[in-house]
Amino acid sequence: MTVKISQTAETQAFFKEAAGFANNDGNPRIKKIMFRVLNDLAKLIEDFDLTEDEFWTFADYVNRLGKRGEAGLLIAGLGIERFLDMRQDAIDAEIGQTGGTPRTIEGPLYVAGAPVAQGSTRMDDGTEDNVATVMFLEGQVLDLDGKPIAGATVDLWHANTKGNYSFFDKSQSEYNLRRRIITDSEGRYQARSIVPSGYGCDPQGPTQECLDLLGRHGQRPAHIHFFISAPGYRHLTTQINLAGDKYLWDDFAYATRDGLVGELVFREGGARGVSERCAELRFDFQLQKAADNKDEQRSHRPRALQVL
Ligand code: MBD
Ligand code: FE
Repeated sequence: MTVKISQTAETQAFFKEAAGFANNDGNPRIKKIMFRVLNDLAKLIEDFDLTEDEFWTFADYVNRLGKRGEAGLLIAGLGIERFLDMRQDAIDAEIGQTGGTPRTIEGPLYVAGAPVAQGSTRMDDGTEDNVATVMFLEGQVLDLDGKPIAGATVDLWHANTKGNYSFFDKSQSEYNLRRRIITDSEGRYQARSIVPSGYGCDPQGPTQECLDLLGRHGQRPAHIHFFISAPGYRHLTTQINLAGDKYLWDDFAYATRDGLVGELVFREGGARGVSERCAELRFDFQLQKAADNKDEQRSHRPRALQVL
């Protein structure tokens, strides 16, 4: 079918009305964006000759995606969250705000308000003592000259041995594997935790349903998420992705980057008071200087348990 009506004067006037151009209320920026969305959607319907059934399948999909709380997951899986980083990297390069540890995506599973510890802490609640490998994670937060930043906040979170995150997985205790660690006078943070497993999308969920149609898996390599912040420095959202994982460079969310690969060093005979086989991971972070106050803060993306 080659009938195209979306760009006629009549249809354009209709979309302008629908986008609120005929009134003086609402938000002018949203009106302009919505007009564009209506136009792009109409062109898509025409160009692909979408059937009614296809269109309403999509509407139902959006409902199911929201009901399962998977919007953030789909955005990561379609590479859109990665694209936002690519764009910010390009902007940074343009203005010469470069150097330090690369950023990578936050993902949809952060929970605000994790317990705060000074210098060092244990992150796991011990429920996986029989199945998990103990992981000693440590490093320093440094400036671009390699000078330690004392009093930086290392806000970190990771999955358990099943690849699940506390809060979203109600079988785990509150804030299991989530902590905020304040660096000591040498900029050092230390955590005793467990080696995480990679995350996999719910095979029954709407995100995996979409990925199936694209012929793609929904797996991430084992990884640890970080927000690093300190007064006067630029907020950093990043991750360590673990070397040796089958999905290290085949991440459905495209978060692995050069400079963000961590190498577990296994201690076969135990270490640091642990008698069984355990792992050590050392990772330092380098922060850029903040250009202004806003630069010191993370995005205002709505997150779980966001309280004042
Ligand atoms: C994760 O743990 C994650 O980090 C991302 C980006 C998407 C889904 C699950
Ligand atoms: Fe994750």
